Amino acid sequence: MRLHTLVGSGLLLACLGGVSYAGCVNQHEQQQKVDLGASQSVKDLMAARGLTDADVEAALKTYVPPGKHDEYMIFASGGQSGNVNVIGVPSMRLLKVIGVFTPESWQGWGFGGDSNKILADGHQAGHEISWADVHHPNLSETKGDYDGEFLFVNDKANARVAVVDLKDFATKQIVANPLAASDHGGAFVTPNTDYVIETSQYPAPLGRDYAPLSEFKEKYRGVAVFWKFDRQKGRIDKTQSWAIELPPYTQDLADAGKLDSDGWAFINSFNSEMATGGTLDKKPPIESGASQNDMDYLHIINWRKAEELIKAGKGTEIKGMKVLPLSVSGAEGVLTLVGEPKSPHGCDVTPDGKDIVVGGKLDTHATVYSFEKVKKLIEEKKFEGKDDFGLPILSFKDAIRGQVEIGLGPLHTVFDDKGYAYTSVFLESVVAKWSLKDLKTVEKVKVHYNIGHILSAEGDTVSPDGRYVVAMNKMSMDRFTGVGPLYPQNFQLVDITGEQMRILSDAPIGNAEPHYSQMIKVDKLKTIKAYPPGTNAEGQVDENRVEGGKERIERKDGEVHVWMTAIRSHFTPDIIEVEQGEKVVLHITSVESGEDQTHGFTIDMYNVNVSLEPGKHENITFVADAPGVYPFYCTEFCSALHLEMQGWLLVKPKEKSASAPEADKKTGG
Ligand code: K7E
Ligand code: CUA
Repeated sequence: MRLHTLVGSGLLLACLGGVSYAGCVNQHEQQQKVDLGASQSVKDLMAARGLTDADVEAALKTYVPPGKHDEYMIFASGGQSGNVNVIGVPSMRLLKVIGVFTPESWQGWGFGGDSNKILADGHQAGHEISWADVHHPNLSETKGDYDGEFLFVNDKANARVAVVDLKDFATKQIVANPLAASDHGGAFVTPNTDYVIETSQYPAPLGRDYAPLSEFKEKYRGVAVFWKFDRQKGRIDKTQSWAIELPPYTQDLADAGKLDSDGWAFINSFNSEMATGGTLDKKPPIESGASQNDMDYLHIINWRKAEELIKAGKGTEIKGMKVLPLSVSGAEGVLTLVGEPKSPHGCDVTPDGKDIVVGGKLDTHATVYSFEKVKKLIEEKKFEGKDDFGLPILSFKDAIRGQVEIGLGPLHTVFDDKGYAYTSVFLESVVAKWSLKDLKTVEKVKVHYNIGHILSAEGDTVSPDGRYVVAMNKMSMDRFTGVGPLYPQNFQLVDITGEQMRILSDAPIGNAEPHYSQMIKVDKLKTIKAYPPGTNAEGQVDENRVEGGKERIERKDGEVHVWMTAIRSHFTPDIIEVEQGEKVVLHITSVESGEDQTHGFTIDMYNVNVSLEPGKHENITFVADAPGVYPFYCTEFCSALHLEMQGWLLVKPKEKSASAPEADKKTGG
């Protein structure tokens, strides 16, 4: 302790590391002015830590000093966590976990308050689903540029889409797809966020019906749902949403056209062989059945035309949603196919909207389709043939601008501000940079194992920022301190400002397999610091909001309603007495208004926890079915007297029935 006080903790470490005590004191005196901890100089520090000049440069480019802010924000898919991670760039610090499909107790999300209603809207066929497989977060756009207002994410496992409001970074809506049994090509927005596109992945009878696999070709289908987004309300309007029936190929990633290709959408597919597996009966597994053909099909959708046809009544209704049938789409030029090589995966429209880039997982190329050529071929009805479902097919070689020699296993492509594209190459574990102009690879940078998606700063907009690319790697062996057999994923921040790409840092992602992510400039976000008083989880001022002085307890029809306020550091009321079996309805408003003055509310045993940010209101309902004394308290260390911010729920045993005293005596011993 004396040593510590004398020389400071940094120097103490150096002392323990073998330098003599006297030497330490001398060093300390010398460095008073430069304040480099135990080091005489930066060089000294670099030597002590084994850092190269490049390491130091990377550190200087990514270090965000205490009190300073990050310049960009990543909204990263939370994968199997069902939620979204928010990460600052360049620091790569985790800023927030947003509860979306999965209850997130930190945010009081899904633990007895109003958020339970939002989660309940995501039930499929009456089944509660408390997790999700989140793949593709997409930011809302205005004229093809991120506007910082909303975020949409899809749940691949259960075919759902969620809307997150970026004013408060909270989920406001979950819509369950009534037609599909899984999704993947979503949630992609059109350039003004008129629609959020959600495309099915694994074919199944539309409307979640049954049909045997022997009727695969006749009864199984894919589907693209165009969820209409009402920006004013900040919600998807299910009544104005519609869908396009797709053939039973396995539709994969999708992207919306922009600028030149605005009004169009592109969805790729694999398993155009329509393999259905059957491994127990010695049939080939789907993986080999689906890899027989050299080509699968890129789906080219004229969604503006589809919208017109739906409005003209050409859709059929399935499970309450208008669906444009394959026959109409094929005949009217809404849906056209073109070949795409070897197990395609990524499908990305270039910033100018002129090209569509597709990566084939078992290919060595990225294929670049020219929208101008595609459109002309469709207009002139120059088709090479039709598929089994009557859909016209364009000639591959007439539709492409060219192919880029990339490396083995290209997946996804993002863009910068200088005319370059960056493709993730899964099998080779590299990021390949190539020129959009002449379709030549100019550089590859080795990333850690098996990169999946890739993201770039404002990369899906009409005007990407350049600056950074992030490699989203599936594996992290040898990379971090061991944490058991389940490894974190690894985000690698790559500097793309110079002549050569440079890896700046590794960021372990310990709670998710992030598939896709998007990066936005933070100055586009307009977050609030407190809610208008009495705001509930759905963003409305709640009819049961409570003002200071109006707290009360009332009984009616076997229910006990408690109108309660929370403010540093007490709840009013703080004593609630009920009878066993009574339904308890708590209406709690935080009457705080100061920034960052959050309370929480929990109660023993009833699985309740809500977060009460300033102005927030929550309604909590449960049946007090077991007699006892249940402390409730604030779950956020809000003040010096936070621990005193508590109260009691007293549940009195039911009056013993007068007619059965003997029985009670027996069981009571
Ligand atoms: Cu993992 Cu976009 Cu679902 Cu590729 S997807 S990696
Ligand atoms: Cu309020 Cu702790």
